[in-house]
Amino acid sequence: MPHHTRDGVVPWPPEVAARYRAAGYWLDRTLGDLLWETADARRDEVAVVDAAQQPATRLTYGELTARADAAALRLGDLGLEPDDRLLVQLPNGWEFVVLTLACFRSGVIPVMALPAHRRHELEHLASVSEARAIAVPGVLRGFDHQGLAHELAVDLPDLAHVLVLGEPTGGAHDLAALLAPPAGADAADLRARVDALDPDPASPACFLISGGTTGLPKLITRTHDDYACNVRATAATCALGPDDVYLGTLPASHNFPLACPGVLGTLLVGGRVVMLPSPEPERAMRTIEAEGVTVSAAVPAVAQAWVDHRQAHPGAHDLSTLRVLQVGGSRLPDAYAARIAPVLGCTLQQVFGMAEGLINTTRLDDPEEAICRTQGRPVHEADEVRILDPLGADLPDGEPGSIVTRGPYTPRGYYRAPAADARAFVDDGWYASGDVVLRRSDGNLVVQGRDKDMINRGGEKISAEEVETLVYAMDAAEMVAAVSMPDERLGERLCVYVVPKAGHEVTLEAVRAHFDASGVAAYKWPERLELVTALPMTKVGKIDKKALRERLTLTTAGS
Ligand code: OOB
Repeated sequence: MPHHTRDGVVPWPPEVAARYRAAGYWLDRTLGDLLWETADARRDEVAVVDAAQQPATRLTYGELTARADAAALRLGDLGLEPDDRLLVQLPNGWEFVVLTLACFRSGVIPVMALPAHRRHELEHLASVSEARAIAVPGVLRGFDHQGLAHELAVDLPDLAHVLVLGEPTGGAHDLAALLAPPAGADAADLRARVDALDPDPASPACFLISGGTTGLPKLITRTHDDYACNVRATAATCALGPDDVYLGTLPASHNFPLACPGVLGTLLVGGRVVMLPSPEPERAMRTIEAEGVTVSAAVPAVAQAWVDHRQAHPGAHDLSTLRVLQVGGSRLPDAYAARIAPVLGCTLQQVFGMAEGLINTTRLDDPEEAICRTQGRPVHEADEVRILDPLGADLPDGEPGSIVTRGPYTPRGYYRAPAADARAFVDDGWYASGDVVLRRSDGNLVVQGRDKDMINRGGEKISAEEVETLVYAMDAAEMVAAVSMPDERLGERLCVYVVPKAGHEVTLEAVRAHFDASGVAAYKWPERLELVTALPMTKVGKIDKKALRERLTLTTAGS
C-alpha cells in the first residue's frame, strides 16, 4: 500500500541514511516487526505485568501481540489510517503498552503526552500533530481527563475520536474494548491482516515531546529505524536480556522509560516489563521483591527517595534481584550517586539523554569513580559529539562548552518548527541541546550546567519563555523572568521575578490560580514569586538571569 507522508518531518540526508543502513545501524524493519519476532519465540512467557492492579494483570507475549494486532485493526475500523496521529495520555499500565504496540503495527503514530499535561499542552500537541484521536484515562487523580478530551474534540476539527479508559460518555469509545483480545472472526487471519499494513521503517513510529526552551513543547518524530537503533544500543549498555525484569515507574511516554532501554528495550530482548503508575518508594520496593525486578530507571529525586526509604527500612523488602538502577533526566549530585550502590545493592548507571536523540550512559563495569562522577558516554559507535566554545570552535578535553551531536538516532529537526530548528540545529544538522558539558580524557562526559533558558524540575523540563508568556497574559506585570531556584529534593524549582505594573498587585496565589485557569500542567506552576522594582540587565540589554539565580541562591542560603 502507498505510504502516506506529510510535510514536516525532517529527514536525514539520503547519503547519511544510506550509510546508517549499510552499516546495519538501521535495520530497515519496523519496531512492530522486530518486537513480533521476539514475541514469536516466547509466546507463553509473561511480557507485561501491570502491578497497579490487584491482582496484577499479566499478559504473555502471545496475548500482548494478539491484543495489539486486534487493536491495530480496530483503530482502522475507527477510520484511523497509517500516518494519522493519536494523542496518547495514559498512565503507566498494560493499556499503554498494548496501544503503543498497536500503533507501531498499524502505522498510526502515537503522540506521547504526559499524564500531567492539561488543556494548554494537549491542545497545542493535538493541533500541531493534527491528531485525529486522543486516548485518555477517565478520571485520574481527581482530574476529569475525559471531560477535557471532549472539550478539545469540540474545538479541534481534526480530533474526531475520544478513547477512554473507564466509563465512556458522550460518544467516546471504550479503550478496554479496543484493547481486548481478538474475538471469533477477528482471530483467524489477524496476524496476516496486520502484517499487510506494514509501515515504512523510515516513517515516524512516534512523536516525543521536547523539553523545550522556547514557548510550547516541540514534537520530535522518531522513526522506526532510528528508535530501534536507540533501543538496541541502550539495551546493550545495561546488558539487558530475556531474564531481565524491568520496572517502569516514570511516566512511560518519556523517552527514558519508554526506550532507553525501558519498556521497548525489555520487550525487544524478550524480558518482562512491570508497570507502576508512580515511583512511590514503598510500593516500588514491594514490587521489586514480588516480581523479581532486575532493572529500573529513576530521576535523581526518585533515586534519592528510594535510597532514603531503604535506609529507613533496611530489611523491609528483598531487593537482591535488582541489578541496575539507571538514573538520569537531571544532574545527579555526586554525593547522592555514591549512596546508591551501597544502599540499594545494585549498580548505578547514570544516563544523560534527551528526547531529541543522543543518549550517554556510564557502563556497568566502569570504575566506581566514573559511575559516581560522570554522566557517561554515547551509547552508539556512530554517535558524534563535539564540545564547542562560544565561537563554535572545538574545545579540548577537560574544558566545558556547549555540546552538539549527530547520529543514527538523533533526528535532524523538529516537526513543523523551522524557527526552533534554526536555533537548535546548527551547521550540518548538529543538534545543540543547550547543555554545558566537559569531556574527560576517559571519554566520559560531565554535565556542568546549561546555556538554555529552561528549568529542570526533578527531570520535568519547564520552558522559561512559556512561563513568562503566561504571566504576561495576566496583564499585571511590566516585566517577568522565570528562573530556577536550587532545591534539595528536586534539584531545581521554578521561581518568577515580577515587576508589577503601576497600580497592580501580583501574588503567588494569583499567579498559580491563573496558570490553573489557563489549563497548564501543575509542574509548571511557579513555586516562588519575587516582586522587584526592576530586573538586572546584561550589557546587550537582555534580562540577566544569571544574576537573578545568584540572588536566589544567596537568599535561599540565608533564609
Ligand atoms: C531526558 O530527556 P528530556 O528530553 O526530557 O531532557 C533532556 C535534557 C538534557 O538536554 C539535559 O539538559 C537534561 O535533560 N538531562 C540531564 C541529564 N539527563 C538529562 N542533565 C544532567 N544530567 C543528566 N544525567 O531527560 C532523558 C532522555 C533519555 C534518557 C534520560 C533522560
